Amino acid sequence: MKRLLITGAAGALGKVARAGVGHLAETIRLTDIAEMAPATGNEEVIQADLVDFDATRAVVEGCEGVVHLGGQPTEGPWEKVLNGNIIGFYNLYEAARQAGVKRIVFASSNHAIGFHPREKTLDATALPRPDTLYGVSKVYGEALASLYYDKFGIESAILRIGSCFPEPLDHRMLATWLSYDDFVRFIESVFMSPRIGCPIVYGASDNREQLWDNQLTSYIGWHPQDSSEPHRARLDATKEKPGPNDAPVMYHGGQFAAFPHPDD
Ligand code: NAI
Ligand code: 15L
Repeated sequence: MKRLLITGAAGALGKVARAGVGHLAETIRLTDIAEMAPATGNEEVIQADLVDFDATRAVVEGCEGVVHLGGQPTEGPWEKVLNGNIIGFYNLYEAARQAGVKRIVFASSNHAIGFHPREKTLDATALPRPDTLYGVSKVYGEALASLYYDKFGIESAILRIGSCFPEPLDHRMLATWLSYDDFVRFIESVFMSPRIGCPIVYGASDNREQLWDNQLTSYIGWHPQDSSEPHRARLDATKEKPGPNDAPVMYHGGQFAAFPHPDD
């Protein structure tokens, strides 16, 4: 690729992507509404708000691929979800269409299917069942990505990320944890694959407990290599285990299923 854009580059996963995928394109363009570290090597840095279509259109110009991580990353006030994940998301995809972008990695979330019960293993055919307004915004994003593939031919790899942190933080994350290295491996697989279409992939590492089945999208060639298992003893020693009827173990989305309306 000549130029790859990373949105949300000032954020946690944006920094991980910035550090990990520099080799995928001649130029890596980084954007965020927040300030980012200055460009080094083959990087370009452009500060912009995704809610501003003209600014987003300028940021996307000249890019062949996008890793889209910018937006509201959790449940929050409707206005924030609306701006970051509905308006900002539309602007990014529409700017991508106008600029001729070919492929996008979209950081969707397990909260798009968060109200499914844990004892049901989900694959890419699972119906949406969001657990929050944030989850609803990810379902919308997945639908828009699908439309822009079917109608305009822009491929999107929709990654329903579980919990992407340096290490699992609680017992639920023993199943949902995605290591930073496996996240970077996913981006690499997507941009090295000859054809991806518009797949839904679940973003979890090679953990002993698995809530999700990626068999239907194995053609992408992504093989997570890390496991949460070495963290189990530490979590057992430091964290109270949730009971069988607690949200963290009842639902795919864990405690998000029990969150109140964010504007109450
Ligand atoms: P983060 O909050 O660290 O990064 C998000 C970035 O988006 C921030 O730097 C923020 O300034 C930027 N942003 C927000 N609104 C913007 C706007 N209007 N214009 C431009 N930039 C804007 O969150 P994190 O954890 O890095 O998440 C990245 C993406 O991955 C998010 O879309 C999140 O929903 C998704 N995700 C992350 C998971 C995780 O475990 N970290 C799990 C599931 C999904
Ligand atoms: C998400 O979608 C959030 O971005 C992240 O902060 C975690 O809460 C994650 O889901 C999770 O389910 O653990």
